[in-house]
Amino acid sequence: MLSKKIEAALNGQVAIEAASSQAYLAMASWAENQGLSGTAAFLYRHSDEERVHMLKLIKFINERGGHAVVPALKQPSTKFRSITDIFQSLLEHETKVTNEINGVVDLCLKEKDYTTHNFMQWYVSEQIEEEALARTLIDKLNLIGNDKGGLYLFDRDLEGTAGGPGATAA
Ligand code: OFO
Repeated sequence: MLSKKIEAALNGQVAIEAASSQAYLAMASWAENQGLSGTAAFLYRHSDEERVHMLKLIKFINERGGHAVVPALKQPSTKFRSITDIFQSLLEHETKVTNEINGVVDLCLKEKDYTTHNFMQWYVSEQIEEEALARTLIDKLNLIGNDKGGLYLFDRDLEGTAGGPGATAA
């Protein structure tokens, strides 16, 4: 059985994963409008993965005797200056998500809820992957600079990026 504190923290995380899904959906739509079809495909996939992260939490909360609450969604940013701006925002967002996840893990230890602590380890690993991927993509974009041919290849590579972060989500 979840304590009220842990239940509230997990519900907070449900809202964060939902917001991530929504943010990446907005980025995907922007990229699609710019003709960056590979980047759009990658971001649509990423948005779906965040929804899976949210569902995984919802199921866990309910299985452990809590009540998973489906949150309201705020409008995410819909305008971006460039593709680099997108991936910088994504990294910034993921860094915040990592801090939130660490907060939940910390609370699990304080509350001696080792089951939830164990469950949250999947999210801890996922954040390492997501942050690393965002950093790699930003490094590549910095190398490319204003080279349109480079950008074309970058976009094409993203189209083919199988899975991406969270591909192993249950
Ligand atoms: Fe759910 O991993 Fe990103 O936010």
